[in-house]
Amino acid sequence: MGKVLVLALVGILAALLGERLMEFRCKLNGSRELEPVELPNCHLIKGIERGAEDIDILPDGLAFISSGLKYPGLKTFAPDKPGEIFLMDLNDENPRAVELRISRGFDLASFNPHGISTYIDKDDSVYLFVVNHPEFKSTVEVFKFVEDENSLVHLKTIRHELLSSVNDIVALGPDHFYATNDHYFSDSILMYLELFLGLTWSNVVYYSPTEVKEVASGFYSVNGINISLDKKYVYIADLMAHHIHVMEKHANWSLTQLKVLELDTLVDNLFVDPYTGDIWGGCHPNGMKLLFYDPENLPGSEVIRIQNILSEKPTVTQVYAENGSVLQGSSVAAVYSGKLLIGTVFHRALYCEL
Ligand SMILES: [Ca+2]
Ligand SMILES: [Ca+2]
Repeated sequence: MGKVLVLALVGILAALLGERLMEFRCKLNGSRELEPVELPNCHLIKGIERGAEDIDILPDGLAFISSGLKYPGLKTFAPDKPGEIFLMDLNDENPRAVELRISRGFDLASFNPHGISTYIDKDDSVYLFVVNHPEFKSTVEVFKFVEDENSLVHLKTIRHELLSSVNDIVALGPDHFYATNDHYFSDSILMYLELFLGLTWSNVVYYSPTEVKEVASGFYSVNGINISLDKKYVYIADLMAHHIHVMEKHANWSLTQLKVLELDTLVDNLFVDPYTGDIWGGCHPNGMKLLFYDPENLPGSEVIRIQNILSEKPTVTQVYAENGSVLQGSSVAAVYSGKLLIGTVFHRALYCEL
């Protein structure tokens, strides 16, 4: 009798594990093969060799690029080099990526930049918010951009227990923002267990110096976040669910869901075109290839544009799709005046003329 019970238990466990594995593979879009969509006028950006995880572009065409992310479980081509922020002026005929100098006093050696967001204040000061992972912890660094000196002056480091596993942020003012926690756990083993078990413990947090609170929850793994041009709606990508959530923002900064857009790709960062309001997503067509990096079976890149997201039938256009021979693991796509920048988690970045 005892043996039958043991056998039954082993059978149940094996079945549960099998079901979890199938579900995990499905969430990672592990069976998807990519049909290429080419863009004719693109070239790799010189000097960016180890990621451009996030990009934000000011309405005047200055692009900020975060580079050198080290993230548990993901590939890196330079594990010992600290991260950098690059600047590109997209008004130039042949824009170059220039590394921004960072003011003294900031710990550059442990700089591990992830999601970024810019904010222009009433006096035209430009602030750059950067998610940082020194020693794989999460902080948000606030910098002031000094254009004449190509430099960033570090203003403050924000740490908070609710900002535990931050992926991206959207600045709402010089010292307040929304942030996505891509996992509940920050420990890398627990983090992957959380993903594998399909727990919906990922959330969005509002931060200000006087109030910090969870404003949305129940996600598999929220990643990119951005805000509509009229500042009424917040867009959130749930990478593992293949969803973009449109949230309504309220006076007390809480968020309620208006609609969900279902896609066939793992959406990473979101960029909102400051002129049209269109949403651009850098996507991972097949998350298995990203997570289990194999030089013989490279992770591809995909860019989508979403128009009229609030309408009954938003238009989703696949602008670019590539199997990884040019660009591996696209995480962001951002536009300015007919130019498109595509960044990646750990690989290179592409400049295209549309
Ligand atoms: Ca961002
Ligand atoms: Ca991201």
